[in-house]
Amino acid sequence: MKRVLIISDNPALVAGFNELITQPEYNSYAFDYRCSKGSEKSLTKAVGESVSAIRVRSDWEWLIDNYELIISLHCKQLFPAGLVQAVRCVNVHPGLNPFNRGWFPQVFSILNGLPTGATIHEIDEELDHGNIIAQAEVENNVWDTSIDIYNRVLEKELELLKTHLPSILAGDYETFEPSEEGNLNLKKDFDTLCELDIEKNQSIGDTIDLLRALTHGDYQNAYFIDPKTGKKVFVSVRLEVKE
Ligand code: 0FX
Repeated sequence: MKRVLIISDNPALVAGFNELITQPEYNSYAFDYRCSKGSEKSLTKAVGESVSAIRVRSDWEWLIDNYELIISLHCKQLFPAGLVQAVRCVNVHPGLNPFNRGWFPQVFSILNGLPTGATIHEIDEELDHGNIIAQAEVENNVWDTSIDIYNRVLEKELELLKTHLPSILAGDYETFEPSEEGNLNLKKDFDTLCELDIEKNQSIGDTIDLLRALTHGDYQNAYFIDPKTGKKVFVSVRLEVKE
């Protein structure tokens, strides 16, 4: 039986994946789950069995000895070059590579107008950069907040997995190179966006875009500091479309 390692820090995606592999076509594979430190509880709940943490940077030689295929379902760790050169590593990414690679792609798509979606690609030494196995764009409307687009992306990732997982497991798929290098956003870019400059002059349209990019359910993202009291005030936006 072929053993496949799934490394993830995203309970929603893992729950969907775990459901998918109950199909009989996956009976000849054994799937092991691991996560990053701090995600053990939520991943254990999502999978329904104990999921322990692994430090990819220090345990990569053990991974090479034990697996021929590793699938990252939003794993927060960078895979070292030695690992990706020795073992086939596939990443499921919540963005439309090469546009807005890296952190929270839909947030940046709202702001820079680049398309967003889901991509399954082989992992190389750079972030969200390897050859593409499958990808699909999702809708991005002017009334969407981050969570609206993100939920579509999650759904699309599972759809792509449903179609392409058999060939990913068998290793008999074709890939294509991303059309360009694209652009990369890091966590610090997101953190910078969250700090609102209340003195800044900008159009109402740009302000709405900034706030809807930073509105994601209950997350407290955008904030300003009240100059009078020094208090931190969190801001989100609600948009409703008249049907
Ligand atoms: O797992 P994930 O959806 O994805 C992130 C990166 O975007 C992705 O490029 C990377 N490959 C993966 C390992 O990590 O991230 P999340 O579950 O932490 O967040 C999901 C969404 O929630 C995010 O797109 C925006 C929103 N969010 C999340 C946090 C933690 C916020 O709006 N504020 C937050 O503080």
